[in-house]
Amino acid sequence: SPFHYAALSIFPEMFDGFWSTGMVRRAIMGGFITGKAVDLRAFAEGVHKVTDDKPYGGGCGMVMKPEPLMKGIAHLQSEMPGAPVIVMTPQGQPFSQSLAEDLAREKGMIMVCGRYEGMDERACIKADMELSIGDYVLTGGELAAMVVMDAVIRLIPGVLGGEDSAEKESFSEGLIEYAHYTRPPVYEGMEVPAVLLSGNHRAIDSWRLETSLKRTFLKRPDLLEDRSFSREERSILQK
Ligand code: 6GU
Repeated sequence: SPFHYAALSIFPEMFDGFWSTGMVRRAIMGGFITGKAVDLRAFAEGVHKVTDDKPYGGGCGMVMKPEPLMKGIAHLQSEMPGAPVIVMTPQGQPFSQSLAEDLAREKGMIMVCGRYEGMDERACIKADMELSIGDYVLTGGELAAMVVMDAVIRLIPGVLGGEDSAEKESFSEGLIEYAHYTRPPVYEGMEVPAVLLSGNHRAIDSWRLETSLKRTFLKRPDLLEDRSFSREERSILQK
């Protein structure tokens, strides 16, 4: 049975392009996943369907009311039993590839998207996890929820096509990707490295690991700080 992804948001239309494009669209059409965005306003009371209110204690901005969030989460939990509730907030745990790998093993995810200055603290207790996508502030959790779902969905078995293409990625190995080339063999005087045209797959693998290590050292030395090296990597670094 498919994995189920749902987002709870006051702007569900933000997800339209996400569900209907590229690999996510293919995952839905192939029956690997289902995806939907649910309007938080549907769980609000009164003619105006208000989802926010002034903060107790004063201050600027608005706070998301707890009742619509609680009702919306309960509704989605009844539809998707066992799916973790993930609250998107800049105060959350930093998202990473290893968290994406963990989340791809769940039955699905209920993504709760905050807006304004944040959510009433009493609605956050429903969260199994609070996630942030980095140390900067977005106007809402929607884009962050799409980032997390995108990273998770592409790891679902069957979605990427080649079963192992997601496992063999550099990031899960703690390095950035090797350099890529395609035709033409010479572009504006710049040649494709000869080893890639050699047909020697051992030499190609070794060259790729070398460029991956070099690029990580030059562009993201922080990734190497508390990482140990395999025998193969050490033999390349000795050269
Ligand atoms: Cl999850 N939400 C918002 N509003 N801003 C963010 C974020 C989330 N992650 C990074 N910045």
